[in-house]
Amino acid sequence: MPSTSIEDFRGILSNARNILVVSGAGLSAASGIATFRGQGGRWRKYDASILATLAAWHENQSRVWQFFHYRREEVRSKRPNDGHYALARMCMPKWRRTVAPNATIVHVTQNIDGLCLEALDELSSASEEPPDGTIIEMHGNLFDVVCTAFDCDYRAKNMDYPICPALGGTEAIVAAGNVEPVVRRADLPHCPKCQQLLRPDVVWFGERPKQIQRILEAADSADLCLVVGTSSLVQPASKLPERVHANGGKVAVFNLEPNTNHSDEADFEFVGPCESEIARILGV
Ligand code: BV8
Ligand code: ZN
Repeated sequence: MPSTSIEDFRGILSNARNILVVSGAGLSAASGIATFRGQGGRWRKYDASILATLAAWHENQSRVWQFFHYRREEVRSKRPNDGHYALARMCMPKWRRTVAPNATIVHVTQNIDGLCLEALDELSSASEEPPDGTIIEMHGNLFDVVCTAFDCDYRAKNMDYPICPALGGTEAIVAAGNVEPVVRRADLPHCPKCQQLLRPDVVWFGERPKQIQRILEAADSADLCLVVGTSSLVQPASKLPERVHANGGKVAVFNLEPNTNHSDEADFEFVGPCESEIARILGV
């Protein structure tokens, strides 16, 4: 039975050497971004596990681009919440030293909304000290695009609204529950370098997560894993806490609901909204 003792947890935290954070959609829920499942979650207009796939891309690039355009516009106006800022403070030496003086930290997020990095960028631009923690967007970022041509290296951050004229306004059609219009391939986003089709630089189901070797190394050296706002259903992210536990590390789950998929190996379980619980329980 996982402990709920904040005092015991802080004792583990203060002696930690390498901390791995694994976060999911529950971290961004308080920012107004719908989760995929679980409390407060609602399936998005479309089912990501169907549309966030290579098969969907090859079958219907118009629909996949409209889905990601819709997600871009859903996220564009959203801001980090206190859960993002608490985890960003853990990546800043002056704050982390107060609760985990000897620890390094790697934060692996499954989220593609960019809010973890945005919170850290804000804190670090207001601080003389550079961050010394690492944030890895293992499933990519909604606002990154990459060229589909095998012989072209174009990839970029693209914040344009709309990313191309033909997608502009389709988000309202999708949000209203109508069948989305067909956007001709020629009118979808194209590479400025080679004119081939661009795709969202997001990791689809069946694709290799980003920086997976670095992530596995971080899991293998971690003696404490914080699992924040994830249903822990998607692999390999869901296997990371088990990996830490198998190496003798401690696992602390932060979730709105009890008994997520990690409760059997969790040493600590803190049930509640992460936007308030992370800062309160870590004391950061
Ligand atoms: C890979 C980008 C090989 C796209 C995403 C059969 C069995 C097992 C596995 C597989 C299988 N068949 C295929 C697989 C592998 C597959 C997989 O895991 N499928 C699942 C569906 C079974 N995985 C892959 O394909 C991955 N690639 O395996 O490649 C490989 C591996 C290693 C090395 C080399 C090669 C790629 C998966 C990436 C897919 N892309 N995102 C997009 O977003 O559109 S996944 C996407 O869904 C998210 O990124 C995220 O990962 C996942 C959603 O999960 P969560 O973040 O957990 O969100 P969810 O809504 O589920 O849960 C929210 C939680 O928060 C809930 O628990 C809720 O209670 C809680 N909560 C809510 N509010 C709050 C809160 N908690 C605290 N506070 C709150 N306020
Ligand atoms: Zn190109």
